[in-house]
Amino acid sequence: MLKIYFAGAIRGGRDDATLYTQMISHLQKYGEVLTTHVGDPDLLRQEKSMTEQEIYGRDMQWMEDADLLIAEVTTPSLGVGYEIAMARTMGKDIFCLYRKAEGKELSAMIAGNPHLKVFNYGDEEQARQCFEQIFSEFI
Ligand code: 6IA
Repeated sequence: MLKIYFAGAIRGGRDDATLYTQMISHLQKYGEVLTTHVGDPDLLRQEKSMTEQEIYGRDMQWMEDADLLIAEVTTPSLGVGYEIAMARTMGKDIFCLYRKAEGKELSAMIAGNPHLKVFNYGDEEQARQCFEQIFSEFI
């Protein structure tokens, strides 16, 4: 079974948390999503059961284990940017989904990066179609 690392903003901002949940459930048709907590609407309110170092270590291990990275990049996030760079260093396939939104211009480090595939989408249904394309054409 394919292992999918899904990345989305956490401290960068949770405006799209519901959309992340929907994306994760679509992705679960194609493989195991290692990072389902990214879609948890209560994540920021939960009592911390892990230290920052444990979170970093667990995520980097998951990244090592993953076959590919799918990142929702509309809400700018240091963590997601770091994960994209790490995935690149580890030679993973990287797919980014960006939804044009006012005040959220995509970084040139992502938009202009020849090593990533960036998909523009508008809503959940279009995201689902992007996943269909990713798993039929690229994986
Ligand atoms: O800089 P950000 O927080 O927006 O970074 C988000 C990205 O970093 C996500 O794609 C996650 O994979 C990873 N990440 C950041 N924080 C966490 C976390 N707990 N647990 C797992 N992965 C994380 C933070 C919880 C805390 C705010 C209570």
